Amino acid sequence: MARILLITLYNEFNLGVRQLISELREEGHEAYLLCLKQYRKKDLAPEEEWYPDWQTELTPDGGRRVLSYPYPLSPCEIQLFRDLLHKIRPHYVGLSVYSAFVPQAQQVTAIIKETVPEAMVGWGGPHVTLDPAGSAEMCDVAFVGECDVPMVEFAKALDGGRDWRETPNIAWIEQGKLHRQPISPVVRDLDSLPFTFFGQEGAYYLEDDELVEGRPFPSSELNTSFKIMTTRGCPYVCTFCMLSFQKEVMPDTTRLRFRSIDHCMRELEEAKARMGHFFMEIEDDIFTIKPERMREFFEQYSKRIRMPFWCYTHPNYARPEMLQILKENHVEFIIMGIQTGSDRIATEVFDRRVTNATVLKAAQAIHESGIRVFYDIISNNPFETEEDRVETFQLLRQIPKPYGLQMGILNFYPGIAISRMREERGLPRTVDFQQYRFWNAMYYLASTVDLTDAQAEDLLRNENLRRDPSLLESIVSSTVRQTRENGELKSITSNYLREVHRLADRVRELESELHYIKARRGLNEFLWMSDRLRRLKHDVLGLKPHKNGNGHPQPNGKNPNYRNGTADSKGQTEPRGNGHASNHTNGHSAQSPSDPLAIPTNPSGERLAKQIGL
Ligand code: B12
Ligand code: SF4
Repeated sequence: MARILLITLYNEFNLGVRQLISELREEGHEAYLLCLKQYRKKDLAPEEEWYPDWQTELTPDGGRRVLSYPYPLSPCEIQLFRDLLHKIRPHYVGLSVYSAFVPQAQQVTAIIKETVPEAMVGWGGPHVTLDPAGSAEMCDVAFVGECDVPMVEFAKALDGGRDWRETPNIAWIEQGKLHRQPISPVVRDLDSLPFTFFGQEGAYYLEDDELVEGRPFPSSELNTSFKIMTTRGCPYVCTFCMLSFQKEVMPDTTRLRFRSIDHCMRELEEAKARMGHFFMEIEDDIFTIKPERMREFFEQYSKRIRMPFWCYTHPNYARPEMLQILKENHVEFIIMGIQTGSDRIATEVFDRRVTNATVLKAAQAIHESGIRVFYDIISNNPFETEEDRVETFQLLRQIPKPYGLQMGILNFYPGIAISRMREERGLPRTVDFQQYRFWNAMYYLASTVDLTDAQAEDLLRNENLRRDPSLLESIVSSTVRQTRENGELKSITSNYLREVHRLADRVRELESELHYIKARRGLNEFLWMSDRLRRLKHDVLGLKPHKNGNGHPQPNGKNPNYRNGTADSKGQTEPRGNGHASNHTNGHSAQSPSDPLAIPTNPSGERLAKQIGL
């Protein structure tokens, strides 16, 4: 069987790679996972070097935060990595490459080539799908698109000595020439795939000069969160998103495919058994797409899982009935992409198929639902004019508060529709970051403070603020912080309230159970006493031992109504399980009656009993 090591860079979650590990193992291959450094954010200093493919958040204080920062490998980490390669001696090492980490992927590839030159090195993942030719130049074999089937086929080829060049979806360079195999159809039936791999054996984590097997980085969200995708694909074609590119070159892969609800629940049950408690992150591009599916999902979820969760929604799909389902199931928060407040940018540049009117309608519905919400906005966009920026500012003013704003820089991944448009129009790849600080602060202000039209106009005309937005930034830093804290406080309060209600319901349930037990114990005591009395009558007055209700003694001398009770010292029994099962009198008396109130059968005893009033 093939020995394969798959590596994820700065992303211990990587669902794609974890999925491939399960698939390879299912086919009997030896598959190992290495999470090469953790997903970590970094706030950049003003003059710090910035790589345009990094996903970068624009913070209220005018700073830039890289969402997954490629901290360099230390010499010790490189050595630990080499040791692992020597230990595993893989036939093939696969790297999952995102556009942001191409330089790091190159460095890691070079280390592998030096350390285990006999191993083939392959790249796969979003960046390879966008740039197969460029990727093929940097490794032995590049895997394009969804590779659930191709990866296993490739492993089979390595194992069976078949020519790996026949594997679908691959690109490679031989004698200076690029070769490509056609893309195979994607897996339609997602239920046929095994669950994503989250096991411990053969899963390595390398960070902070330490390599550990089976134990994620202590500060990783992997310890507390569980990410799930219940669908693959998205019906939209936004030009800045990789899915739009995939739709152009491999339409099959972006067709929306759904896992069955039961398949998702079984995966979540496994997570529950492993983690106990977790925060579920539904990574579907749009989770709120089919209300009937959502209903079915939560019907099962509330019975089988019941963990806090969040999900994405979309302006065209944030309808009241869908929000209601989320609300009833206690969603912690939702995230919705707005991306721009300019209808022109939304249509001509982003191809969003969403207008401001739709955004406002969705935002109103979300506000009325009371669900905590974060809206995504793409800023620092070279396609924008002053008018587009003013429109975004005005839209953010109109959206009902409170809400959180997440603002990112527009990335231009290779080959993607928006990148081609930018080149055609001769626009720069990046904007003047300093100039945009004013606008970004204005957006944050509009999202947190109710401004009158006159105030908004004043701010828009204020040349001093444009020249130096630091005053604006210091104001919005505190308004945004307060909004966030209020949101968090509200979340905590509503979580506590929910917990209080849940506990109050449980107390009520327990009270009524106690009531029932007491009543039954009262009856039991009465029955026990009458049984004792009857025995006394038998001992003192010479009455015969009684039989059960139908006149036959029980074969094992046990009460037929006895189920799973445990006898206490008095012969009383306490309920096990839900406490409703046992309905017995005396758990261990060989002669205990099923109906202890039955009149004894001895005629003389009967007479006597009547005489003493029993
Ligand atoms: C869930 C998700 C996340 C999650 C989990 C990451 C993950 N990959 O699972 C989190 C939040 C951590 C995340 C982070 C980031 N993400 Co993200 N994410 C997604 C999302 C929504 C789904 C990915 C997914 O799980 N798909 C399902 C799995 C089965 O598919 P897959 O991952 O593509 O894997 C398949 C193939 O790519 C291939 N494959 C993948 N790796 C490999 C490796 C080898 C060797 C082989 C042979 C094949 C192969 O086979 C897999 C199985 O079919 C996509 C958008 C989308 N719908 O695809 C964006 C997306 C992948 N993310 C993107 C980005 C930019 C990021 C971040 C940089 C931004 C951020 N928020 O920090 C980071 C980067 C993290 C990192 N260091 O790598 C971009 C990537 C664009 C690009 N050109 O690089 C995407 C495409 C969204 C977009 N903007 O267009 N992301
Ligand atoms: S709706 Fe979201 S996932 Fe779908 S194409 Fe647009 S940005 Fe990509």
